[in-house]
Amino acid sequence: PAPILRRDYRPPAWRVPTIHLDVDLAAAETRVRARLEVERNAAEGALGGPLALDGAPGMVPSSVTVDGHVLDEGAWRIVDDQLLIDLPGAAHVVETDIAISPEKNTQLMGLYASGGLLCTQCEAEGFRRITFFPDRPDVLSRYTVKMTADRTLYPVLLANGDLVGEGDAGEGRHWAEWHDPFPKPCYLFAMVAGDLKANRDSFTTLSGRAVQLGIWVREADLPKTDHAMAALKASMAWDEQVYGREYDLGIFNIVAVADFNFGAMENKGLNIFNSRYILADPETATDADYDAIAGVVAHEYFHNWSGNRVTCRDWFQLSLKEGFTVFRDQEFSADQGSRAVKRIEDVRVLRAAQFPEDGGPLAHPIRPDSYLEISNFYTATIYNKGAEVIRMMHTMLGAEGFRRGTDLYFERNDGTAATCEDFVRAMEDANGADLTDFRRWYAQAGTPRVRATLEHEAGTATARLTLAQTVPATPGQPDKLPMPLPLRIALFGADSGTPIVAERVHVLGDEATEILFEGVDEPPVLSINRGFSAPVIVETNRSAADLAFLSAHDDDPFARFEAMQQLMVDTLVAAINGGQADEAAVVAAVRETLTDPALDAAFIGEAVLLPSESFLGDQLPVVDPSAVRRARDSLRKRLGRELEPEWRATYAATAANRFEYTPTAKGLRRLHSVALGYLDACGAADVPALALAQFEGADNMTDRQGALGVLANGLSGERETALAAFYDRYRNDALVLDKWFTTQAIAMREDTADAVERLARHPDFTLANPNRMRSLVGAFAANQYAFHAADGRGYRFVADMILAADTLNPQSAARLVPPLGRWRRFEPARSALMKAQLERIVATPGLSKDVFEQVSRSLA
Ligand code: BAL
Ligand code: ZN
Repeated sequence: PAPILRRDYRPPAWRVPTIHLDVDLAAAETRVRARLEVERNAAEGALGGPLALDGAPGMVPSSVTVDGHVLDEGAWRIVDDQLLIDLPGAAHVVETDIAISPEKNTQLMGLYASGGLLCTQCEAEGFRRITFFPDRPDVLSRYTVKMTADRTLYPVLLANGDLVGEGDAGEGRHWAEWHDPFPKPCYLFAMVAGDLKANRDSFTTLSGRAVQLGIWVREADLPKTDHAMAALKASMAWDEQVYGREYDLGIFNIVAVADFNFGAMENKGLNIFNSRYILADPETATDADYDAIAGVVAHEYFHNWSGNRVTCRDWFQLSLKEGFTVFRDQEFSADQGSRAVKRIEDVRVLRAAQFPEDGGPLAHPIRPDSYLEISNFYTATIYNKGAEVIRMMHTMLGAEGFRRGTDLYFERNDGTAATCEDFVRAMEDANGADLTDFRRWYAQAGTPRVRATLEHEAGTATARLTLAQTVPATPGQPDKLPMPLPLRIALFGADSGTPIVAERVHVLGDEATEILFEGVDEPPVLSINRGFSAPVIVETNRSAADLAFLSAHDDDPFARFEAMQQLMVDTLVAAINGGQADEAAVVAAVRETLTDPALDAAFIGEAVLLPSESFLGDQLPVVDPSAVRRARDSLRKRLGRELEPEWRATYAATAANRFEYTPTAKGLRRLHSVALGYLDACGAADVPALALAQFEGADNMTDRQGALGVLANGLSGERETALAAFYDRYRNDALVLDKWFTTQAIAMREDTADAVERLARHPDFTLANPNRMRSLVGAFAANQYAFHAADGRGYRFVADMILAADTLNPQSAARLVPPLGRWRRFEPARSALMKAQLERIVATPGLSKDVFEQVSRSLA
């Protein structure tokens, strides 16, 4: 198939200002009658030709009508899944009629059945699977939707906008009509029918308008919706305070469904969520789940402005709404809890998911230039690196300047389909700034590397900081220009232990520069990229002593965390390479952090964790997962042994006896399980019993899962007791059962690959549910040591799963490809085995476009 190119963009030939849908819903067969008022687009550069309405393979209308006249079959044609109609005038009314089958829709795109519900997912190109329509984000329409369905099976009928009518349809059926006054692209269309109950609340906006809020779930799940509701109301207030953005309809509904490709979807006035991002109570959800729910509820709500009121001109602009909205949800979460811990978590995600993408065969700029299948571009680059790019503008322009920019952006582009360029231009115009070079962040892929060298001259009391950047070559982009990098920098005195040069932001715009600091009369220690102000890799000439010093004294919590991580990474990389590893320095630094009474538990829990095996692999030119495991395990055990009294004291001090969801209580739970993990590493004989007691006595899922995770890594009898008890207790709760699969898939044991193959044959395992598939296969592929079993069984297993999943749900199947796509990074034997599996996949007949694109790019 031919790729779609960004440079080929042209405005649509026809606009569709209004659409009426009349949908007769049933799981086996749903009838969709669409009435489109179409107008030829007079915009400069617009495409010409017939009206082209996108459809899906095999879709044929049972009738096509233009201006009330039924067309003969010869007057329309289907070419490449598009319905083409030659229209004589500049404005017409076009009607189509089609039957579709939601219960046969395993792709979960378009209208599908999930656990007795009928629901939709249209982003990016699902609407064309419901009816014929110009399925592109720059065609904005006002929607009126009449839904008719069986009253018993589907007592609740929801769509976007406001409910404008409802009634009886006879023969046990009923109808509801919804009208959305805001023009929107079809990817924001949504409909849900089912037996649902609502947690109802209301929110009064800044200007005094009342909004009815509803979170719709199965009746049994209603008690698990209060946290999401609180998060929704907090998000609505936050967007008013921080961005001046008010909600604009009288109704805001959320529906939770069990089978969903994304985390959630921001359909106008009717968000549809993967139930894992709505349902929570202490018995079934961890603190991380609670945090993720608040973050995703906020994310989807914020899209109402950054995505819906201002949408994207084309899918190459996806980061315009996603990068900006991720930045907004990150800041919301930072304001709700610990800003420092939130930043650490976000950087962990960036490094775990985006840096490898940026350094591998699937690297792409945050505004890509081409794609085969847009579903493959819902990536960590578009989302998380996109958010970092927005954050850098925030850093350079300051909070007030950034707000001036977003105000201008919303004012200029409200009701339109905009581009990344529109966003940057608004930032420039509102601030009199020049972001010409900064635009390279949108165009160039690859993670920049900064080499920072600090030299002190005692005689002249000066310190000279040399900064040099390189941007690596990526597929299709051999040569790069330097990127403007805002680096927060400070210097500390190694003798006095105090700041000697206060923090400043230096924007490194060139390949290299020098900064001179005067009045530096003691040896300085460099603190750089504080708060992770630029999404780059920094290499410095700091010694282990410098890093240990910063880990104890830096006044920026992120920089403190970072110094400890770097100290651990340097030590472990030295050990992996067979060199001198200063493990004692790590032990001392961890002891200091662990016993610092000024630090809160949440921060300590993050700071004392060793870098993951995958992150360590990313630091090596060629990865040998066995060597990484050996080195990390050795340091983990040494930390456990040498600090055993401290871990025991910490474990005892962080024990709670009653669940509370507060930042303090969360931090204590986090540190409690981290301490248990280190006690396990020290090999103390009482640890399995301690863990089982925590597992059995817990009044919340965080403590229970924390204990289960520690037991699952080991060989004790308590392990089997706990896994069996967990299964028995939660076998009917799909979201918790996912945790049971994941815990075993990420276990650090020699037999994990065997266990995962067995679990794939478990009666509760299915590839039809994206959450379940990810819980086992996705989690396993992220377990570096187990996935990279030397005999290649992990690769073969994941390839088998990709091929099997591709026949059901190509979008989900394609998401499993990147771990295999990293084959060039591994030692030769593993690399060859990985490549062989990719070759097997790509040679399979009937592969989806989704999987074909990911695999063929990985092999190129
Ligand atoms: N727009 C797709 C789901 C999300 O990013 O909110
Ligand atoms: Zn989003």
